[in-house]
Amino acid sequence: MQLPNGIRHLPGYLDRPAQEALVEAIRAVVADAPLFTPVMPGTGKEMSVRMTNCGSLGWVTDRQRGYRYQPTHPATGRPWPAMPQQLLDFWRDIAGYEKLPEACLVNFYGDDARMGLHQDRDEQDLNAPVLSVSLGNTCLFRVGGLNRNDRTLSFKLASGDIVVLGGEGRLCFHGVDRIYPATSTLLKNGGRINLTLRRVN
Ligand SMILES: O=C(O)CCC(=O)C(=O)O
Ligand SMILES: [Mn+2]
Repeated sequence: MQLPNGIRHLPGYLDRPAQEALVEAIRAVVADAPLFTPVMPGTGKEMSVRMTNCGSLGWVTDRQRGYRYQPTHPATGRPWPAMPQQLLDFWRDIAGYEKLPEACLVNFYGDDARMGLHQDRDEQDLNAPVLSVSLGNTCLFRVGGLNRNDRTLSFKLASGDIVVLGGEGRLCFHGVDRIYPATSTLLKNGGRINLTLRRVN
């Protein structure tokens, strides 16, 4: 399978102990910054994932103000919790980009959740790659080109895998078509967690 230029799939980058440690760190993040249900700008339609963030900035969306980054949680008004050190370490080892990520979006997918084809383009700094970590149940990930109608290809992301969208692939369309239930024992109640690290400014 030939991925578009700039897109890398690193299968099994995190071993099981590293995955377990990361889940613990994310549980602490969620305890401080509860998951919320994002809605589409304009329509107010709820997305099927639930999300929260850690780092100095978090990605949020609502009906009135749309997609954006902000330093505080939309419900609690508190600053986002700090980014766990493991994530900064992965960034240093993989991203090849001096500046550290400001935002880590935490997406929680129940076994019925999905994410439609989209580009990550709410960041000022498009030279930095986007780095995404998968934990829990396997998903079917789809990646296309720079135009929505470009041909796409699909592959599975398992717990511990990392995907990098960088260089020419930074703005490629991508999405999650489905979650495969009961494909991992990492999360006691099933589902999948995705952590997306981004440099914003
Ligand atoms: O869940 C994933 O693997 C992708 C998440 C994503 O593309 C995003 O949050 O922008
Ligand atoms: Mn994305």
